Amino acid sequence: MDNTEIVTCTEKGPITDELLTRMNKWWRAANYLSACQLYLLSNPLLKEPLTIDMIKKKIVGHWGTVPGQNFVFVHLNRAIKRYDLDLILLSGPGHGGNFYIANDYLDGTYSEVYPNISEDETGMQKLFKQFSFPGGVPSHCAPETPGSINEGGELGYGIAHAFGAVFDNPDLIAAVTVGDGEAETGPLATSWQSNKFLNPILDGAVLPILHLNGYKIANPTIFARMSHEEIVDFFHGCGWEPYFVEGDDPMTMHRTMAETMDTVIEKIKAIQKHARETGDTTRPVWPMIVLRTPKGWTGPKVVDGKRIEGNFLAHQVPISMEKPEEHVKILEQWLHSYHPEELFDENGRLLPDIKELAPVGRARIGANPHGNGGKLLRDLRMPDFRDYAFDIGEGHGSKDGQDMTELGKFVRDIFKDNEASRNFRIFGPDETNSNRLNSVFEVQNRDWNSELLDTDDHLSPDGRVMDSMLSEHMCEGWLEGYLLTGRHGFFATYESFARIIDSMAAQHAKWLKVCNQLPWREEIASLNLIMCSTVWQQDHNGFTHQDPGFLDHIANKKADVVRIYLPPDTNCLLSCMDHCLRSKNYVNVVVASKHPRPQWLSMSDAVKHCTQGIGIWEWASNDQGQDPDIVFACAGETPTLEALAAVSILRDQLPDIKIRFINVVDLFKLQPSTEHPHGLTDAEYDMLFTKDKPVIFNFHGYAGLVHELTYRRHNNRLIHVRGYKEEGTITTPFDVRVQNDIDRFHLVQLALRLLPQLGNKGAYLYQSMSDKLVEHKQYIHEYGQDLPEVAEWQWSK
Ligand SMILES: Cc1ncc(C[n+]2csc(CCOP(=O)(O)OP(=O)(O)O)c2C)c(N)n1
Ligand SMILES: [Mg+2]
Repeated sequence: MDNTEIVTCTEKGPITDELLTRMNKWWRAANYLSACQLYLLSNPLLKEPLTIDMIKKKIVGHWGTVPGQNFVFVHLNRAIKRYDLDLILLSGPGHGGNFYIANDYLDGTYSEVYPNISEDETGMQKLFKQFSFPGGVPSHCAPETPGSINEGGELGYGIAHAFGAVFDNPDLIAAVTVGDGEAETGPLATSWQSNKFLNPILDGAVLPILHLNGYKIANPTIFARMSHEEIVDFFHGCGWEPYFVEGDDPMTMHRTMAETMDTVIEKIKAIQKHARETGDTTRPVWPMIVLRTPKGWTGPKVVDGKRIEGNFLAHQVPISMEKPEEHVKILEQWLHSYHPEELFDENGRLLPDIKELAPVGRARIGANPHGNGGKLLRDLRMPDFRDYAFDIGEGHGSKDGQDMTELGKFVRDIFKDNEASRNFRIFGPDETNSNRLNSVFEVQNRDWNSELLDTDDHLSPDGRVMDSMLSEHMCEGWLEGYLLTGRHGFFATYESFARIIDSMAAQHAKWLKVCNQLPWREEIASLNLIMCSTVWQQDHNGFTHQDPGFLDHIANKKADVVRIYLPPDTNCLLSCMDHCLRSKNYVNVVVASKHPRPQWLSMSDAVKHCTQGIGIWEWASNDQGQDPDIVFACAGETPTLEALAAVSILRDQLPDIKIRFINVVDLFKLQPSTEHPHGLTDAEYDMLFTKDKPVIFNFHGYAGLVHELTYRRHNNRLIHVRGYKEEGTITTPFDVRVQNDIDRFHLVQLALRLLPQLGNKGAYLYQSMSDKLVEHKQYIHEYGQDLPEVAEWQWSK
C-alpha cells in the first residue's frame, strides 16, 4: 500500500458531500462507459451529434444489472481506501461484464493489462468497439476481465467462489454481488450456508451484496416480492445480518451506501479482531448488504411506449435501433445525461479529481493478485508417492488392496507437509470416509463452525477436509474459488453424482481454455476430480448410483485442458494423483476404486505404465514375437480385472490363441495425436492395436466413448467395446458386470465369436461359458453372493 496515499486519502475522513459528489461522478463515468460499450463504434466522447453509422449493427450485451454493480464498485473503492482493504469483487450476475471493464478502465488497470486500450479518446473508442464484438471481448466478466475470478455467465456460483477465495486468506475480503434472480438457483440458494465453514481467525470474510433490482430476464424475482420482514427473517435464518440500502435518488443512495459500507466493514473487522484476540471462533453473524435499486437505473425511462427503467425490459439492451430516427435520439439523450464532458478531458482522460478515487497499484480491484491467483501459487510440498507403494507380493494380482485407502495415506502426508503453508484442502459431500480417505483424519479434521457434540467425528473450525456440507455444488464451487486464488486441492465424489456439477466443471474448463490464451493470466493448480464409488460396485445403493457419464461430458471439452485417467490399481492411482496434484491449468478426472481388489503392478511398473499412459502388459499376453490373433484392451479397474480373468480362461482352454493384453490409464491416448496432445500417432496406435486384428475393449464407462475416440483409427471397425449399458440394481458386484456383458464369461464368448479361424474348436468352451452364466445366476439368487470361483479368482500365470 502506498503510504503517501494513506496520509492524504480523503476517504479516511468523514463522508462529505464533496466526496459523495465525486463518487457520483465516477459512477456516472462508469455508467457512461458501460452504456457506450453496448452501442458505440466511434464518437466516444459524443463530440459530434450521434448518427446511426456510429452505432454497432448488432447490439449485444446487458444493461439492467450494470448501474447497480457500478454503484457497488465505486463504494468498494472508497472502502478499500478508507480501511486499506485487500479486497476482490466477484460478480454473480456477470452477464453485465461491461461494468467491470468500465471500472478497470477508469482506475487504469485495463490499460496496463491491454496497452492498446489506452486512457485517451482513441483507447476509449477501441474499448467500446471491442465489447461483445467479433475479435473483441465477451460480454461477461470473462477471464479477459482483470480482477474477475467468476465469469457469472452461468448463474449461481458467486458466493461459493467467494468463500473458496477467502479460505486460508485471513486478510482478504471477497465482496460478491448476487443477482436476485441468481439467488433463486439451487447452488446460490444453498451457498448462504457457507458461513458455517468460515473460521474468523484463519479465513477472510465474504461480503455478499444481494442486488435486489427486482427482475430477471422476463419476470420479477422472488426476493423482490417478499416483504422486508420475510427477507430479514430469511437471512437471519441463514446466519447473516442484512443491511438494507434502498432507493433511487443517487445522492441519497450514495450517502446511505457509504455509511452502510462503513458499518459492514467495521462489523467484519470487529468480528475478526475479537476472534483473533481472544481465540474465540464461535460462528459470528456476518453482515451482508441488500441493495434495492431499479433495474437499469439511470437508463432510458420509456422506449416505444414501454417502461424500461425499473422494469424487466431493462435487462439486455434497453434501446434497439429498429426505428433509427427515434432510437438514435433517445440513445443520444441517454448518453448525454451522464455529461461525459464533465468527467473526461477533451483527450478522453478521466479528470484527476475523479481518478483520485481509485485505490492505488495492487489495491485496485482489477489488479489484486488474488484475482489472478497463479501469481500467488506456490508448489505443494509433495511426499514421494513411491513411499506409499503397495507391495504386490509374489505375483500379479496375488494380493488385494484398496486403492482409495492407500491414496488416503499419501493425502494425509500431503496435509502434514503443507501444514505451515495452509494451501491445500480436500473437498467432498459427506463422503470422505465412504470414499475411503479415512487416513486423512489421523492429521486433519473436517471443517465445521457450528455447534459441536461429543459424539461428532473429527469436526473442528480449523479443519481442512471440506466434507461436512452435503452439496456437490459447494464442494466444486469452493474448490474452484480456492484454486483460482492460487491454492491446491481435489474433490472426491461418487461418480454418478459428479453429474450434478457437470456444468460447473465445464465452465471451469472454458475458463482455463481462455486463460491459456492470455499471457497475463498466470497458471493455477489443476482442478482434480476423483470419481469414486463407481458404477461397478454399488453394494447397498444400486441403480440410482450408477452413471459413468461424467467421462463422456468431459471428453468433449477442449483437448488442451481436460485429462481422464483410469488407474487399474493402487500404485497406478498414486502415480496418477501425484501427477495431477503437480499439474497446472487442467481439469483432471481420475476414476478410482475403493473396494478390495487384486493389485497388478509393482510401483516401478506402475510408474512406467502411467508415464506412458497405455501399454502392453507382457505378463498377461502370449503373443510375444508373433502377430496376435486378438487384442484384449481395457480401461478402468473392474474391466481390467474381468479382461484378465477372460484372458486366463482362454489361455488355459485354448493355449494356441495368441492374445495381446493392453491396459489404458490415460484415455486420451486413444485419440489421434492430431486431436489431443496425449494422443498416439497412427503408427504408435497400430503398433499396439494392430491394423487388422479384432480388439475387445472392456471399458469402465459407456462404450460409445471409446468408439468416439478411436473412430479415425485404421482398425476402428474391428474394435468391440463392452461398457456400462445402463443395467444395474442391488445385486452382487459380479452380477452387475454380467448384466452389462463386461464379465469374463461374456468376454470369452465374444472372443470366440471374433476368431473364425478356430472353426468349431471353441464350441465347447462357448457352451461352458453359457453354463457358467446360468450357474452364476442360480448361485447368487440362492446365496446372495458371488460364486466362490469368481470371488476368489486369482491370476495364476
Ligand atoms: C444458471 C443460469 N440459468 C439461466 C441463465 C439465463 N439468464 C441470464 S441473466 C438471467 C436473469 C438474471 O437475473 P438476476 O440474477 O436478477 O440478474 P440481474 O437482474 O442483475 O440482471 C437469466 C435467467 C443463466 N445465465 N444461468
Ligand atoms: Mg435482478
